[in-house]
Amino acid sequence: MSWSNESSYSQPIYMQQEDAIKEEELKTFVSTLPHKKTHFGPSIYQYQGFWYPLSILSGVMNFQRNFHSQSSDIFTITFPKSGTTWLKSLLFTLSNRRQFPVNDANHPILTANPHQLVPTLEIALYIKDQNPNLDHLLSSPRLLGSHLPWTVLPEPIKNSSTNKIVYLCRNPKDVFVSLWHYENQLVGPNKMGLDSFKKSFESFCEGLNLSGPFWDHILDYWKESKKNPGKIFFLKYEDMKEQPGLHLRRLAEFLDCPFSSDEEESGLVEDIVKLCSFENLSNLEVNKNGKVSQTGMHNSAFFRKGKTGDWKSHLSEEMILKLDGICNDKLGGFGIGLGLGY
Ligand code: PAP
Repeated sequence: MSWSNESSYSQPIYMQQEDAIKEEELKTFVSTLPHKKTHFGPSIYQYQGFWYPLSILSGVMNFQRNFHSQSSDIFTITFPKSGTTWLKSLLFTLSNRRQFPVNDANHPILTANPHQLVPTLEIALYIKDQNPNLDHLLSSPRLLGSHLPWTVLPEPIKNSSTNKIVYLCRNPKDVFVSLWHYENQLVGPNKMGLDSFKKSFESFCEGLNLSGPFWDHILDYWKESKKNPGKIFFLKYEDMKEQPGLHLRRLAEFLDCPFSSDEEESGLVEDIVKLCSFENLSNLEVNKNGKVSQTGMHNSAFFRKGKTGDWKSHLSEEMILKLDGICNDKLGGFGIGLGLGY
């Protein structure tokens, strides 16, 4: 893995369109898929019920076809903008705490963005390479990330009785607001157009986002976590914000690395929470000025406010009613409880 802050891409992966797919077989296949133009430029394609920018689709298919899991693999899975960066930092620090002591001045989290330490497989590795070498990962057991929906996930992961998945979700109104700000970063300051917020909102409500629709993504993992709680840990950003220590301890139990009484007494739980806090991560040099080498995104784009409820200062009454209505229709009755009023 390259640790440099230099990107090998002239523009972020999401924005690349031309020649995004090189293989002829894939090109022909992709041309048969339903697709739509996004309001900010690149088209997105519907594959197995979910939407992807063309530039990422080959990564999705390569990952799906070629990935071999190891029995101890741990996956962080999220719908984009649900707190992925935070989850990756927490799990990396938690599961590697013997190899990398938390208070070490050379802890990897201090000099590498969490997306470098825990790559999002279909985006960071499988786009460039049909069979990427994963030996370079610092984390042991392997810690790997994905935004893929359950149905699209490679079969070896779904079928494994030992792989573990931590799924983090977030209130969809905050997800949307975070996504819109991220789109602005992708396209460039002030280039989105005056009505972009409204257009972006309409797309979100139609499910037209990377790995969308949002509601199907969440619901499938919710159901799977109920069927197999030893394999899938379903976590909410809002709960994590409210009681980070409690949920970190639950995560440690789930990953079979519970905190010992010595660790508890030394304040390790609080130290991990602090190391991975928004305030700490967003102020690190690597996250202020670096780039994710595999995707070309500025690390700073993954740190905006890190709060719950920012939607209140962005969404109109009409938008709130619309999005809550959709989520209520799709998710109500399942007991997920994302602060949607049910
Ligand atoms: P990704 O799915 O594209 O990797 P992701 O990390 O989920 O992105 O989204 C970034 C969001 O997580 C931002 O939310 P905001 O726009 O509402 O502010 C970002 O601020 C938030 N975030 C990043 N790091 C942390 C953290 N350590 N604690 C809490 N929130 C965080």
